[in-house]
Amino acid sequence: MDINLDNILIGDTIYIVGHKKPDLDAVVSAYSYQIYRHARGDFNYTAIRCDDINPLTKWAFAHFKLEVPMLMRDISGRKVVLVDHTDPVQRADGWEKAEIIEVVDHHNLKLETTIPPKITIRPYGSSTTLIGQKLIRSNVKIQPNVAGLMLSAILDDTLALRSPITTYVDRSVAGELSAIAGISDISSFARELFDNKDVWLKMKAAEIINADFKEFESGGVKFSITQVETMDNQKFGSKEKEIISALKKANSQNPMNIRIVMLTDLIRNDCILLVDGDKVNDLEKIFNSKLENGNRMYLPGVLSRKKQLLPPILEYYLKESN
Ligand SMILES: [Mn+2]
Repeated sequence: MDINLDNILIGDTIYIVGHKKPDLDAVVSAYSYQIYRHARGDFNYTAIRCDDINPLTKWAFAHFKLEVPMLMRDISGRKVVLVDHTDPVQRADGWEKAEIIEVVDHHNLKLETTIPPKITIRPYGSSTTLIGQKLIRSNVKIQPNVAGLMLSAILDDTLALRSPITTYVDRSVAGELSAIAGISDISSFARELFDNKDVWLKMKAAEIINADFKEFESGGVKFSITQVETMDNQKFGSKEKEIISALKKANSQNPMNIRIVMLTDLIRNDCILLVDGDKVNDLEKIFNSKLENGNRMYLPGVLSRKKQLLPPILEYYLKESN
């Protein structure tokens, strides 16, 4: 009989994976959770990513001279820890045949399992905050460049600690990480970070609508929200029309009741919604605001997809279906 000594000594490899279409937090929370596990002697934990990374993620890992976790698109047959998500629509390909043994997240739980997983969810602004807190509490030594990378993920998810999802813990973990990283001026670092996000105007509309795309369902209504974070959403101008045609095209190929592109403005604290679908008129009731040309809505004070845009839509259709 063949005995695999590796498996006896360290156990099966467990893959730590963030969601599809990963943002910085999805990749960095996997990366930093591996550090946490290794610090505890669990060397069989390996951070991966299941999809291509965005420009900001590429920039942040390069800036801090760290290596992006390896790409594994299909997780079937693997034991996995889900970080920064649980929703099936966001999971890596092959999740139906994977074993979810643990969850580390800051979103609503959407999980059906046959075995009881270990679940750690905190209502913080980012998953990286949660892992940063674990590292700090366990007195794990965090390298300055890793601290800088983690700070970047927290700043990105919390829109530089300004989003309403930001908690006291986000501020305190971000403060500790910035001290370790030697980044004394968080706001000027955040500006540098967000400059690397403002790549939208150079992108094609079809790429924009797919970049930070998330799909949802409530009361039988299918909708999607793509978030586009900008330093100035008024700059889009003629690009808005291109985005709307891209949404129409996407809807003709894969019909959805509402497709939303949310152009958030990190400076002005507002957003422009560009929409398409057979139920877009409901948005007028949901947000008590008018659609211009049937496809554009301006919402002052709305920055967060998770906390401000998504809940009213989910609630509206849940009530409708009851
Ligand atoms: Mn996150």
